[in-house]
Amino acid sequence: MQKVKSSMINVVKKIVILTIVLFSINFLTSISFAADTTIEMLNKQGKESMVFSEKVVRINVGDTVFWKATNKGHNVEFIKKGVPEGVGKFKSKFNKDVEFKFDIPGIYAYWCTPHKSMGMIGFVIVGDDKSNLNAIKTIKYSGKSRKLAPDLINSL
Ligand SMILES: [Cu+2]
Repeated sequence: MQKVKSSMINVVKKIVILTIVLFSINFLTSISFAADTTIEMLNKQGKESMVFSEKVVRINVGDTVFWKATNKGHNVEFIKKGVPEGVGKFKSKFNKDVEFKFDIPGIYAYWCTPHKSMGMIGFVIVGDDKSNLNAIKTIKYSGKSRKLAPDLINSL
């Protein structure tokens, strides 16, 4: 009888350990899904000049985007009325790596201040929320960005 009892206890122990292991795996996997995104600020990428390495990125609420100043002379500036309500001004310094943590869902449109008419524009979609798409469509782009923007906005 004593033997049966102790083997039962062993089975329960194994189940408890297995459950803990499975939960840990689940937890670690969910962390790796929240991977943060890095975008490079470049003078050249393929045939394009003055460009963010990724023009459209999709992230979860609370994720951080890092913009790396791989080449000099660039920055990141959120476009007025191109961000969800409640988001403040954001304009980074030239030649500096910069990061932003996106806590408010929606579409964020940004450009590099000196190259905003040369096609150096980008979009971040946070939490798959496109509720401010109409506002994004009213942004006035100029030069090369004006040609690029409609296709990018349609791809959001
Ligand atoms: Cu630039």
